[in-house]
Amino acid sequence: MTEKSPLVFPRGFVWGAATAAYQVEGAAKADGRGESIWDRFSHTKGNILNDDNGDVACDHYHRFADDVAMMKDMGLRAYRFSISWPRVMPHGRGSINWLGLDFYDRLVDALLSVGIEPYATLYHWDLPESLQEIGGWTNRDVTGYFADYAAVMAKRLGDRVKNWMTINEPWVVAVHGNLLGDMAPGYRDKSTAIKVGHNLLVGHGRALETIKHSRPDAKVGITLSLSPVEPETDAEDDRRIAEHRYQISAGWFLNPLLTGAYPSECYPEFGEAISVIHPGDMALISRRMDFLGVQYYFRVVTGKRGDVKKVSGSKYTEMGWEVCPSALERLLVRMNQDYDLPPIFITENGAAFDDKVSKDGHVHDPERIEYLREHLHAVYRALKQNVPLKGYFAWSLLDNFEWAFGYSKRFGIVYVDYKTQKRIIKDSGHWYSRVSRRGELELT
Ligand code: GCO
Repeated sequence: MTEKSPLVFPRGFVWGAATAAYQVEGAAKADGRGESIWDRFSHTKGNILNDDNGDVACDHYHRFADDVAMMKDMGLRAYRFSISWPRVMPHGRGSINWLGLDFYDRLVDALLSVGIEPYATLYHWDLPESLQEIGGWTNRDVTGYFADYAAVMAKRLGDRVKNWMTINEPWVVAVHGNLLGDMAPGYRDKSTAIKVGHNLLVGHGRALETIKHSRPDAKVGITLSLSPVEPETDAEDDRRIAEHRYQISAGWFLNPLLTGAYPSECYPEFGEAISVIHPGDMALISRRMDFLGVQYYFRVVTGKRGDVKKVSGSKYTEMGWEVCPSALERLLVRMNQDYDLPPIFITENGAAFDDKVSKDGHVHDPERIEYLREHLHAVYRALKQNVPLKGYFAWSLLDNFEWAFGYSKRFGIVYVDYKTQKRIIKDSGHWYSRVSRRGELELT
């Protein structure tokens, strides 16, 4: 494939940046917001590095107007944010907190007033604690409460918000929250993780139906964290092991959503949890989405010797994640071969590096520029192979609360000084701003 720099992306390709409520909003107790499982988890000593929490974060709740003005100055066309369920419905069901709803009204109006398209995620992990107390996502009733919450949001914002994501990364919620336990609510039980994974998909299906019923012109999808799994060697056993791992991780969610059935490799993992699947669920889960959000950070390399921790010749980010843009291209091309894909957005892609404010007051982050350039190049190459890619959201707009790592990892294209809440657009933010304005990618 001969490519001439700059690479010109299709007209209408969406250029944005993403955040999530618990990671940026702060104002954890302001204006009637209820407690989430992440408030509870982060305030439990030992769960988060440096015992950080999201009480203040980037204070986006109070500073959103300036952040929106900054996005406008950066020439961003779209902003993916998440709505804090407990800010809108403090106990997850029943009463509505109108002040919480007002915040999202004002955020959406501010975005639209400067020509930035809002993309709203309904669930980015911050389940109301009251619902965790009745079993959380292991309790099928919660899928109904989630649909009710979706109805509230579609009614209030659906005249202006046309792009909705139901659940962010169900694999992370199921595995990190309920099997590995390093994320809220912090369980370590395989059967629980499988039930949570399935009910998240049921919740997605119910919310998609609810939103489409309330707002027929809405575009609704889900976002999945996806890592291609590649064999350490070409040996048959390495390839078989890698394929199996891909099916029980990526396929675990891609297949139900896009084909209406779990991969056969998943069933031996289910055990008694299979009872979580009710008649009609798979048809509900696989209701045609308007788009699919792909969130890519790294690949997995594995085989009979287990996972390869350090791939020789590869660079790694502050998270210890391999930088492998070509694997993003391979993932997207394979997905396009395996499924009848809806339009695809890269709804998260980015990296943490050891960013510092230099003496000149700027944040020089050449590694992040290279990371973003290489991954956008991979997106372009996938586009040229007819993958239906429609947009890209850098993770993240702002440095923010990186879950169990607290504030120790900086993913933003904008630096946040947490002591002063000052924002400094990093060199990568200025670079991305040029890409977004022009819709073109310089290869050098
Ligand atoms: C995720 C979440 C984000 C993370 C980001 C970096 O994909 O895990 O959506 O909230 O902060 O991915 O880990």
